[in-house]
Amino acid sequence: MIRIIDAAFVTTATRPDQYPREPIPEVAFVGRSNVGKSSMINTLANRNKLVRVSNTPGRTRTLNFFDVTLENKAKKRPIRLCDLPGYGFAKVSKAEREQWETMIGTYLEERHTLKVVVAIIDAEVGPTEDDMHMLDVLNDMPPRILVAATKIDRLAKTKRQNRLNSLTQQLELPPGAVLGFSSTDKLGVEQVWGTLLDIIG
Ligand SMILES: Nc1nc2c(ncn2[C@@H]2O[C@H](COP(=O)(O)OP(=O)(O)OP(=O)(O)O)[C@@H](O)[C@H]2O)c(=O)[nH]1
Ligand SMILES: [Mg+2]
Repeated sequence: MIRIIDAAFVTTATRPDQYPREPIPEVAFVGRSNVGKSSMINTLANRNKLVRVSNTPGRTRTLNFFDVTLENKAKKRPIRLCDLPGYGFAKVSKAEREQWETMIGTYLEERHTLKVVVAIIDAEVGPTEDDMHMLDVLNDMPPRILVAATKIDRLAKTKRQNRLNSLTQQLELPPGAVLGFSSTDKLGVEQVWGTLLDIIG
């Protein structure tokens, strides 16, 4: 049983000199704009309004860091979460897209405390071409990858397992590698935390 003891916003950053410096194991959340990254952080942190969520795609424009303290098997563990701006949002200029690529690319390459990237896909829609490209990029980097299929609440209960299996096949991952998640229905929270803690060690 994993319990959240504390969760707090730390800071916003666009460049490495603005990243928080404490050597806390970090987990970053990537995915298409509007896929549900910020919602997933709120759900994992068991807070409604830790991170801003909105219906307007492209809401998150900077790197946003949050500190969470977990209790697992009577042990307290600090973990830092980083919410990243989404990709694949049509209404951005070329300059904005290039800024995004630099900001995210620099973060993924230079963030030594980054242990895991949660690659979020939409259980109903994904994986899109952009998702596949992101996963290719992540595959060549040191952090481990956890693939989560969110908004699984939108699928009929009887279809969820089949959908997860076919997403796993499409992504050529081992069975069980794609975890189902829903922020609305709070599904998959224990599995995602369990996997994150296993990887972080
Ligand atoms: N049904 C359902 N809706 C969700 C879920 N998670 C998020 N949403 C909705 O999806 C929309 C986008 O959620 P966000 O968490 O802001 O998505 P984001 O990936 O952070 O978006 P950007 O910051 O724009 O990249 C909101 O309207 C949420 O309420 C979910 O698990 N199920
Ligand atoms: Mg967001």
